[in-house]
Amino acid sequence: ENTSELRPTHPLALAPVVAPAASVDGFAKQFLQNLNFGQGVTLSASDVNDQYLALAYTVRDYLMARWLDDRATQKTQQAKTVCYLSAEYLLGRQLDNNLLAARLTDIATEALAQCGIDIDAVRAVEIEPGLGNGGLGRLAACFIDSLATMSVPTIGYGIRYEYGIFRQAFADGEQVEQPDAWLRMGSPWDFAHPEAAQTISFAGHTETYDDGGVERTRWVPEWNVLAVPYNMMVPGYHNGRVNTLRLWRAVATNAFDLHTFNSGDYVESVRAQTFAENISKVLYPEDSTPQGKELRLQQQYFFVAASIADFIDNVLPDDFDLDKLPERVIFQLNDTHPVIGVPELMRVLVDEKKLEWDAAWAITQKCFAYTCHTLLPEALEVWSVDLLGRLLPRHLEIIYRINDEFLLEVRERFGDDELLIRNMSIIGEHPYRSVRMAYLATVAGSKVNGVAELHSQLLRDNVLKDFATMWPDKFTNVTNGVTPRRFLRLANPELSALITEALGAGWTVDLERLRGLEALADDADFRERFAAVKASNKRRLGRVLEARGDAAPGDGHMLDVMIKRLHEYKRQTLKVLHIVSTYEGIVSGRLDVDDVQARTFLFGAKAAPGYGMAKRIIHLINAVGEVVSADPRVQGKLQVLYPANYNVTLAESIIPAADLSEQISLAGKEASGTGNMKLALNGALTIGTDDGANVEIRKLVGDDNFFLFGMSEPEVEALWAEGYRPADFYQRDERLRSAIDLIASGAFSAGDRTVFEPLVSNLLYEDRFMALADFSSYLDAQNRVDAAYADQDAWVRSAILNVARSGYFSSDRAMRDYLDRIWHATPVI
Ligand code: F55
Repeated sequence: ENTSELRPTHPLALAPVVAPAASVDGFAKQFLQNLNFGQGVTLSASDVNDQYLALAYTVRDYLMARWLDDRATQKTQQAKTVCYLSAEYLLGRQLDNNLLAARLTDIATEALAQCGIDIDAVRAVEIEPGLGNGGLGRLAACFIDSLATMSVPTIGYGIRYEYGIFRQAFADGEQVEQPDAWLRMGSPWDFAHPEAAQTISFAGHTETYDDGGVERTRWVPEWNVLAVPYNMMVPGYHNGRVNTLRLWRAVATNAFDLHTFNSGDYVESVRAQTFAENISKVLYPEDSTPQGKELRLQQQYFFVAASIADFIDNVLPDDFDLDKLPERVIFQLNDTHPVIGVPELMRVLVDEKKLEWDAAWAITQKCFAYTCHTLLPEALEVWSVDLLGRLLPRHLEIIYRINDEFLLEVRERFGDDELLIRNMSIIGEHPYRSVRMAYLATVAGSKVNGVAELHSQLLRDNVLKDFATMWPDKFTNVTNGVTPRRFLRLANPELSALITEALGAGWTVDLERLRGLEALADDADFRERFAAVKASNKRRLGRVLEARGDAAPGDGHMLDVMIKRLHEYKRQTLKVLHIVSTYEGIVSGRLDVDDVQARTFLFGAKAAPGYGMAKRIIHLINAVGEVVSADPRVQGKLQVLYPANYNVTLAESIIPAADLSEQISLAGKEASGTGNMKLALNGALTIGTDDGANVEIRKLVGDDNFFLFGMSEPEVEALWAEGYRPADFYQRDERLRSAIDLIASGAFSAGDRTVFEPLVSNLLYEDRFMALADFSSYLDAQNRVDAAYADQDAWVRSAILNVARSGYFSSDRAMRDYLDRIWHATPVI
């Protein structure tokens, strides 16, 4: 950042940076320039990937002028900045989003057409950056979109994984994972800033030293890596604002392994550099069950340490008084993955900036806030003291001191209650000494929030109960939201056009305006047009699936979708039991085929590669799909689709086409869900349990427009406490018995009873997520769905009301809640 030392004389160098002309000619000129001089090809010799890259660089050129401008404003205005710390950003494709934000869609389409290029073909080659697992990563992407749209100074910090979430393929119905080499065809949306690299240290030991009469501690690390930032532009929608997503890549330092260099083994030491570069190599594909792996802790510390240093070095002015840090920044912790940032900021303030411990702690506590995304005990991240102490010895000392002082506070408040002390300690003792990252985040954060009302309540009542007693005001709820730009405006252009025609264009940034559609639900003409859009979206999905080599949804079928990570708590098995039961019912004659609504069941889900049971469920879904699709007795009635490699791009085709949204987790297990919001917003009706944000969706759309089933969370607790015996439920409901028996009989495994035996016995004798207990209620609700769908007029009316009443689930609203109640930051216009 030594631009001030430049003494330019050329007039162009003194002028502000201007974007290319926002006209078809201006765009075409810039596009051809990028094609010729960037890609090094003539138009006639270019292939579609060249065209994609040139188009992307052209859009980037337009955004860049605004981005440079906003960086300059940020430097001078010194407003409070939201630093969102997240190990994952599940961005989805960039081209369309950025064209839309910059109002360039029509111009680009026309400019390319004049070059003889169909922009849709170019769109199709973009590989989405899948730098996240699921809901948590996608939430981060929605949040930074909203913050840019609301003109809030924000930096999203994360990791530039070389390999994102694996590509899923099926072999004989079973999941196989393939590497996601998303950077291979070029990466036009980010740009490296090697000059802003940070050196990140690991391992070694600590020592005390005399600093002019003051005893201080310093960390003497053993090895370093370079963190090189890559910027991505995050454009606001139609507001000319461009924020920054700064993702770090690990690069070996030259000084790496000097020892081997000096020993003369040059080739070996160059080879050893790849060790450092492994840190940003691959996204861990485990969602909700963190792997206590050393590389993962390295990733976490790597990106958080680089981000904190970057903010202090490059965003704050040189002479900044660090006591005022909380006025300038809030570090929002997206789950526990960045929580090692707490002792890191303490280390920077105490060891490097030489602040007193108490002053540093007061600052740190104001600079962090923590969002929890789970309730599953196995999902709460812990690090063994042994590992943490080896990799980050100084941080372990700092954590110990934080804990000592915290436990003194507990004793002052509650007396010497040793059980309470043990329960609240940041250090757990069993089964091994470990650091409980959620507790550290709770102690350090100014606020702790859950992601839906029920979830936040359960955090207060169970998972973090003692902390909530100690600090009731620390705990709050912010219900998740989704960006209406990507998930309505872009994904569903026809519905968007219909809404704009009815309500004007303002809804894209003020989603509560969708309320205006309520009145139109009773307008037969509007209902007809709404239904025509849904039908058109189904055909479009059919074309997308066929182009991938998959089958299209059946003609005239209800499209029943379950799209989310594969996990037992989400209960894809319950969905399968419904399908098998319906199939068995028709085939056995128990059900009159004419009473059954024709349906296409569509699944989209990846399983963590090491999660055996989840993989078996995938196998079962595919096996059932194959049998059902091949059986002439249910032809045209039941169809099961499971397109491989569900991702953001595919979601954007599925969601607008869906009729029924399956949100069937065991009550108390799904923190929020966000797919549930996207589907309701696009006019799907929900069949769901009283879990996560389903509770709030139902409250808003109304009971008549939502199919509720299953136990409530307190009922789940009660049944669990009295001793849950799934086999009792199997005995009690004949429909359930027949479905399970059919699976156990080998009907979906070519007569081989062993294939799904582990799955069946798990259901009958364990069923941790109580699928059998909720089965009867689920089937009854599905029968209500069938009956409701038979009255298409009433169904469409309900669908419209779902859209009209989903405005609350905009991530813009979620951002306002965070800004008002947690961040205390404001937009900077
Ligand atoms: C990823 C890595 C680890 Cl180590 C742990 C969890 C995850 C992860 O992806 N979690 C996740 O997606 N959680 C989900 O967060 C959503 C956004 O808040 C919620 O809607 C959803 O209920 C929750 O499961």
